[in-house]
This record gives sequence, structure tokens and C-alpha cells, in this order.
Amino acid sequence: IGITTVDVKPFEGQKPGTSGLRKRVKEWQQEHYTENFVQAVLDGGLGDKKVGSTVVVGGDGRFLCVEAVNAIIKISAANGIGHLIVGQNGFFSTPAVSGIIRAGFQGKPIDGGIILTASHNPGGPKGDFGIKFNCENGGPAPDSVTDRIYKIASYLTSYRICNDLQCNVAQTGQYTFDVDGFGKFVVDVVDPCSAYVDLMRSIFDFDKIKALLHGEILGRPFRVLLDSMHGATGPYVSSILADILKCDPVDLLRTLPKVDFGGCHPDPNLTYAKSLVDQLGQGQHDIGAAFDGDGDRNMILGKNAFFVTPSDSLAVIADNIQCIPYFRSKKVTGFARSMPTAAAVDLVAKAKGVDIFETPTGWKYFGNLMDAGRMVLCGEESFGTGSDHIREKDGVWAFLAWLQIVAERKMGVEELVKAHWAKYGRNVFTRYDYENVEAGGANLLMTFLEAQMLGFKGKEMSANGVTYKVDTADNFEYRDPVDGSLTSKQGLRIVFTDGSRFVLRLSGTGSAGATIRLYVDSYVAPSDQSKLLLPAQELLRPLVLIALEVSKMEQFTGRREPTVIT
Ligand code: VG1
Ligand code: CO
Repeated sequence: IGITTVDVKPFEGQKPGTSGLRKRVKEWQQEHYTENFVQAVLDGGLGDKKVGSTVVVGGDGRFLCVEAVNAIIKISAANGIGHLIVGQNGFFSTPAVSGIIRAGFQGKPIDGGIILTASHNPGGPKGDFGIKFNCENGGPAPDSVTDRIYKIASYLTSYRICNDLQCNVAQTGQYTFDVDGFGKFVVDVVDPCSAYVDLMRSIFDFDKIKALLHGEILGRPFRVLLDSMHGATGPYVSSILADILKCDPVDLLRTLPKVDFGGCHPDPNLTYAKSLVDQLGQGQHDIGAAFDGDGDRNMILGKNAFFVTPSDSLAVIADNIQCIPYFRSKKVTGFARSMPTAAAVDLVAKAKGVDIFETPTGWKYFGNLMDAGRMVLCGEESFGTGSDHIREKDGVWAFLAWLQIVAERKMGVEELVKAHWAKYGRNVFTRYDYENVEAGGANLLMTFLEAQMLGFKGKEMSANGVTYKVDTADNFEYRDPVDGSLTSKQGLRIVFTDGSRFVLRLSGTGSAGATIRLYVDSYVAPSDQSKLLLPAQELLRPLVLIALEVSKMEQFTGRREPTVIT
């Protein structure tokens, strides 16, 4: 098979954000756009190892996935990649790719992975598409690598492609090609589920979870309701929950992956997964969960739609970590959370005498800590929870973790969370998102606030008759304790003397305009009985009003209300 070199002019803006390059489908459909970026990913991501390397490829099934997989196969062949492991029909969830990279393939180590997804962003011809590179540890490429990819993409003048190479990704099996100048090129098209299902089986006690679901532990069945939102978790959920754990398939919603997620916004929160919330509200089910487009996010709900904040979910799993068989045989060295995530898990770490790390937003910052064995469990407020079994957050894993904890503790979801609050206090949290605001206004808001912050220390701020005094105000920066790299400008934090705070940052996963995220949290001590069980929105109202006032949100964005509150 011959190789063609195609001359291109570089595209502007192929800069990976929090988690890969995400753009409108329209943009990816420009001639050579995808090919240009794929060439840059192979050069920048694999570096010296490129020729002869082994790479995993797959995505969440959204519009353009199959086209992109075919392009990646042809470009990989022309770049001397030795071996590709491709999910059948180009399909893999994000956690599954991470798991396969770490496990290797038939005894052979894997050098990286290319994941095709725009995660929780809508799909379809009018939605978003994305490409992300993961390194040999299975985790999202760190900034040093994505910077290299961006630089290469910005200067690229040609890419290489084997136009005549056809590989049938619809059919599992091994395909071998002979590429001019490089020789043998192998593509293994594999079942996207089996390795992941085996991994889950090795982490959890499926028999015990099955016993819980079918009434043998609590004396009554423990009924689940899951919403895969037509995203990547569907096949994994069907395989684990229906085939193995024998749940009734009627309780497994939207498990068929669709190119446009059936028109929904595949983001598991109270707004976009409202139909799940409503169904759970009817009280027929004991636990519910929704997952995002690529299967790495999860939202956990209890009976009657009792909402578990992701920050609390992480803390409850941390506190009950010994319930999960995987952790019983290993040393629990530490936990981690991203900076905007409420600090509930910090209190658990303290009680257990293990380390706690506070990292910038994005899963890529957890990888080094896990690789160095310094941390085994982590999470983000954005519905991300995971452990060192892989190097991505993992929606199905988080749900199974909850089932395992319920089975061991013999307590329902709400009961577990309230017992947690009674023991540690409650880190009340909310996030306001202002999506797709005009970029100029969003940048001005941040610049304006940061400039003022110099004078904030000691200042009193009030709303609704409540006054807070500023303790510190800064722009978060993180020094990676493993490789010493510094990541700055990760969010403006205003912390008050009682530990309450608000944080503002700009999203790095949007595809149009800017998204401003406002994070607010406050701590209620276990002794403060009158407040412990109040709704979060009520408890945080004064802090939210202060944040909106101080940041001049409405003036800069023209928005009176956020797009989404989580
Ligand atoms: C968002 C979340 C962040 C998460 C990232 C990727 O980033 O805030 O916590 O890691 O999405 O998640 P940003 O920059 O938009 O705030 V996913 O499920 O898109 O891979
Ligand atoms: Co995701």
C-alpha cells in the first residue's frame, strides 16, 4: 500500500483544552482539518516512539467517530505505527480505553491511545466532536504533551496517509497490511466491552452486589435505575448490570449509543438528566445514576431522587474504601480532588491519616500522583470519580462502588450520606455555569476581578444580612509534587475566614464562546443541627449573591441567570 503526502496549510486554534480538542462538527468537516490534527497527535503524542508503536483507538459513538477512526487508521499506517487496537465500529468508552492501554494487548505494552469524544457536549451534525490523546500510563496527555501537539499542528505543512487502505472496523478480527517503506501494519478490531467488564469483575465482588440487588442482603430487592443517555456506557451497563447482575433491562435507560445521543445533552446533572430525576422521584427505585457521552462521568441519586453531590460521593467512597475488594489488598496512600471540588474528602483523609492533594481542574493532573503511588482515589465536582485502577474518571466504576458500599454497610444512599454528614459535617456546594457567553466579556470579568482581588484581604462582604470576611484571595496555581511542573492561573479563589469560598474560572471544554463557572462552597459542622439538612441553594444564597455582585456577572455577561446550576 502506497503512502501519499498531502500538503496543507496549518489550521489555527487546534489547541487541546481541559480534555482534548473539542470543536463543532462543522469545523472538523473542513477539508484536511481532522487529518492535520491527527498527524500532530501522532508526532507530538508518540514522539520518538512513533514508528513501530502500538496505539488504541475508539470513541463514544458520536457523529464523525467512524469517519475519524478510518482516517486515523490510514494516517497511522502512513506514519509507521506498527499496531492499532480498534474498538468494533470504532467504539470505546473513555474508561475502557484507559484500561486497555494499561493492561496491554496480548502481552504487548501499548504506547498510547486516541479517544474520539467531546464527552458531555451534545453530538450530531450540529453538535461537537473531539479528539484526545492518552499516554502510555492510560491517562490524558499532560500539558507538556498537549502543548507539543498544538505547536506541531500550528506549523504542520503536510500529513501522510494511505488512501488505499481499507479496514472493516465493523467486524472483529485481525487485519494485516503491507505498507511501503514500513512493512507490516496490524489492526486488531476488538469487542469494546470484554476487557473492561473483566476489570470491573476483578475490582468488585459481583456476587455480593448481585445478592444486594436481588433481596438477599436487605431482605428486599435493591432496585436500580440507570440512564446511559445514549452515550458510551450503554453496552457496558447492559453487559454488567443486565447480563451478569441480572437487573431488569427496563431499569436500564437509553443504553443504545446514538450518533446524536438521541438529541439529548449527555451531561449527567440535575438539569440534563432531569427525566431520570423525575422517574426516581416516584420512589420505585433505591439508587439511580446517569453517565455522560463518553462514560467517564456519573451522577448518583438515592431513593426519591436524593441528590449526592459529586464532592460528597467522593468523600463517602473514601470513607468506605475498605468495602471495595480492590482496595483491601493495597495501601491507601492518599486521596485527591480538583481545586473547585468541595473539601469533604479532605476531612476523610485527615481522619484516616492519609495524604490529600488539591489539583487543577482536569483528570490529567491526577496521573502523576497515581503513577507515583501517592494517591489511589480522586474526584471532581463535575461528576467525575475514579481510582488508580485506570487513569481516567470512570462512571460505571463509581456506580458499582456505591452498590458495593451499600451491600457492605447495609444502608441506603441517603442514609449513608446523612451518616457521613453527622460524622464529618457537610461541605455544601453549588456550581453556576454561564454557557456560551461572549468571550470578550468573560475575559474582562476575570481580569477585572483579579485586579480587584489584591485589595480583598480583610474586607467584609455581605448579602441577605450575612457577612463574610475575606481571608485570602488568589489565582490558584499547582506545583506537581512528582515532576515539579508548575501550572498557573487555574481559577480565582476568594476564601473567607470561616472557610467558605467562591471560585471563578473559564471552562476549557467548550467549543463556542466562553463558559464561566462559578463554584461556591461552605462548611456546616455536625453540631449545627439547624443547618445540616437545609437545601444547598438556601444555605449558599448569600455567598452566591456576593460572588455575582463582586464579579459584576450581569454587567460583563448580560446574563441574569446561569444556564445550569449543579
Ligand atoms: C470540565 C470539568 C472538569 C472535567 C472536564 C472534562 O472542564 O469542569 O472537571 O475534568 O470537563 O470532563 P472545564 O474546563 O470545562 O471546566 V469530560 O467528562 O468532558 O472528559
Ligand atoms: Co466525559
